[in-house]
Amino acid sequence: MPVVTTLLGIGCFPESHILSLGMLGMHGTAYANMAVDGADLVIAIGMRFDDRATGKVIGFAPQARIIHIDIDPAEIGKNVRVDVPIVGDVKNVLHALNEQIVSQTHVDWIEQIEDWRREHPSTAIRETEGLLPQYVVSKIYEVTQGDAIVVTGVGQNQMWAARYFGYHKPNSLISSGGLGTMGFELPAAIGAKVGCPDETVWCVAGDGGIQMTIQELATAVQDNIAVKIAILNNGYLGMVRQWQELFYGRRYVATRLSGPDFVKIAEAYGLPGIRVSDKLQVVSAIEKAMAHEGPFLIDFVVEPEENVYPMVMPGATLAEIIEEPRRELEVKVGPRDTSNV
Ligand SMILES: Cc1ncc(C[n+]2csc(CCOP(=O)(O)OP(=O)(O)O)c2C)c(N)n1
Repeated sequence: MPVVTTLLGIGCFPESHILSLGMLGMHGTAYANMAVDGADLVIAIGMRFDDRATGKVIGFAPQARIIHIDIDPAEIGKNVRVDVPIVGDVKNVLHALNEQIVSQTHVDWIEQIEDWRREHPSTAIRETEGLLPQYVVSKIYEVTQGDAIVVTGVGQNQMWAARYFGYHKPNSLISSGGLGTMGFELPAAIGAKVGCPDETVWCVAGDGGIQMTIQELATAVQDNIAVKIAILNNGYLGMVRQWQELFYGRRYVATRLSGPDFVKIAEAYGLPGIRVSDKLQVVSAIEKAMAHEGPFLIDFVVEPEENVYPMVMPGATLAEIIEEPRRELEVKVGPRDTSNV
């Protein structure tokens, strides 16, 4: 069975697996949304059917019977009609379910999904002169080989971090999810590094959110907590600007950020900081940050008006996907493990 994850479920199933379709929802992959829209059965495990995941609730998985497994009975039927509710610890429930199930193959369905994946390569990155934020995240993935904990802010940076890093370990993406807590990224990254000192921790931040708790750089320096900070600096409250562009006729109000000089801010707090605006310097900057023993900040000056695509507009169903309008995409599909199809 193909597997899609919500934002907070990322990492529970390795994204290199052939049956992984990545994240669903408003900024999920097109093929994950198409698969949910066309499925005849959805087994929803511990998800809460948040509107960012479901799109228009009455249009969610219209052809599917839904089995909902959750430990909290209050979650059952809260947002979406459920055909088979199962209340329990997922570990026990899945063991019990597996004993009842006869192994089957669904070759046509998997081929259909692979066609969607080829036709709508939602993890592709355009070839550009300028520096794209997606490119930065994909390079953090390449340099770390996915062995890192990524902690995000809220907004475009959060969606790019969710989509362009190949997660393969549980709890390797830490994000405030539906709480939408700008300012979460730096303190939560510090917490992740304290909790998992042997892991590499990358804080992927927007230039807006990082400023809400930037004073925590002092904590990282004072206690030598080696978080690596990548600011995707687009000079805007990017996700709000994206909505102003797409839904409010480009009337940009209160979204432009002149911002401080983040390299000087880093220096003032006593940690090294560098600015990168050239694609060719991205990998060496990431390597430099990782080679440094303590906290390290990189101010990535990215394309200011880059948008997150695909997008399901608020109130639309998962079938109504707006894709990247500019077409010259460099097709890049992550490493796939086909041994367990
Ligand atoms: C404390 C707080 N204020 C406002 C918002 C609404 N909001 C959601 S995304 C966003 C823009 C975030 O901008 P930035 O941190 O620069 O990230 P980007 O979207 O540019 O990656 C805002 C203002 C929020 N989620 N939390």
